[in-house]
Amino acid sequence: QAATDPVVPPEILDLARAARRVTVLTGAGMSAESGVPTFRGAEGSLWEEFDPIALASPKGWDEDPELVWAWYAWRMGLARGVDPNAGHRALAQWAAAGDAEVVIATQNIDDLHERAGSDVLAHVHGSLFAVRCSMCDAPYTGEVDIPAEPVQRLEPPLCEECGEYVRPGVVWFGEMLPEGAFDAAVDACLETDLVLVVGTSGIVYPFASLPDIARGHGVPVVEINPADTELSEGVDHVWRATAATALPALVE
Ligand code: BJW
Repeated sequence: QAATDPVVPPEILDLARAARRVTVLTGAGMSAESGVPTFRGAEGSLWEEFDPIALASPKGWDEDPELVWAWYAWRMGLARGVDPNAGHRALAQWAAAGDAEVVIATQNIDDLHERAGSDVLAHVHGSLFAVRCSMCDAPYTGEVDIPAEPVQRLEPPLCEECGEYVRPGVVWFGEMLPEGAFDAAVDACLETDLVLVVGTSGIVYPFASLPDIARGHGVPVVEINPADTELSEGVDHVWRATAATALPALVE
């Protein structure tokens, strides 16, 4: 399964050409070729000694908000400093061409789909840039200082309403998804001709249940991922390719 294939499998090309509506479910692998590390198996960062999943949790925040904030500040700087890749651009181009309606539901907290020109139906795990109070939930409108060099601790800004620390507007384990986001993604998986699942390990729920929900409704599901995932066995077609090679080839 190691080799990735930039040639569109004919059955996938047929599905894509015939679809009037396409729902694209994206995960961290979508942004990998932009230079944003994926969650599982990211190497070589300042944070290697930390478990990203432990940092992205209410417990991590309660134990050490300065550590967690420094990690998110680093990721905000990283996300701002990279560009959408050919895969993000291909999805925007597909929608702009007008032959099909392209609906995107993403787990990613970056804004690379939007910066490529796509409308995103749902950011089911929130947004890196929607900073809000950790106590009273008020949106934070002040400046967020991003250090030029990554640091391992950084004091979060204080809420303008109540004076407590602010936190990134993302969804940690055990937290509820943003209101309506998951329902919108479910609807998009039911009222569609094709679901493409791009760059997700399929480990995190409830997002990982979306491909099954689509298939249960008779919608064909295609996985685009260079590696085997938890979802691979349950989809109709698997295409072992990266987002930035597969999507342009599919949309061309
Ligand atoms: C490429 C590529 C290239 C590489 N091209 N591909 C049902 C069953 C069991 C457990 C649960 C359940 N329902 C809920 C749960 C609990 C929990 C959960 O899912 N646990 C599991 C781990 C078992 N879920 C939750 O807690 C969720 N909340 C919830 O359900 O609320 C209701 C509730 C409340 C209380 C109790 C119970 C229920 C919330 C989940 C929040 C996830 N948050 C994170 C952090 C977000 C903020 C941040 O970014 O810092 O979201 S965790 C992290 O994982 C992040 C990601 O969005 C998410 C998914 O990761 P993703 O995108 O799949 O990335 P990777 O790294 O895992 O995979 C990358 C893939 O890309 C790989 O496959 C590569 O091969 C591929 N790839 N290069 C294409 N170039």
